[in-house]
Amino acid sequence: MTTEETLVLVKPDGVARGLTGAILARIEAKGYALVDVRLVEPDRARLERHYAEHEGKPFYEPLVEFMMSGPSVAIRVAGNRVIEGFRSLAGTTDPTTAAPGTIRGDFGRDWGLKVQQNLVHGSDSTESAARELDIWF
Ligand code: DAT
Ligand code: MG
Repeated sequence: MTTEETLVLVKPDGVARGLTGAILARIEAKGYALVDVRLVEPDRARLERHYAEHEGKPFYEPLVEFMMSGPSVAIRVAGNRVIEGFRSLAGTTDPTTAAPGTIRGDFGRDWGLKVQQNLVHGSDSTESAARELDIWF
């Protein structure tokens, strides 16, 4: 069996709204393993590394500011095909239209702000997962 790992973040909106437990429960209910969990208050440098692919986009600065607005919970999650599996659990980026049943679809919506506050991050490829796990752990 090929086991892979991904980085999940419960973003500041998820932590502030008390949804960390509900999000962890969904990951566990799906059958993935929690390998490591930590509360992190990231500085700008860490976030600039994490979101380097988005530098220069209109939502980049609001995104970095939002991610500095409070702690996130970083989770190292393991399982067969967990990278695509967690992306599927999370739902699409825009929480207004993310499918019901997903984390973003069930708990998120558009708050009329400059950035999508969509509760979670999940790595999108094996390369991203390796890079991002190194940034947060
Ligand atoms: P995802 O988090 O689904 O992988 P992404 O990597 O394209 O999405 O973008 C990173 C984050 O930036 C995303 O979770 C929320 C924010 N974001 C993305 N596109 C946006 C947009 N068009 N307007 C506002 N915020 C956006
Ligand atoms: Mg992404």
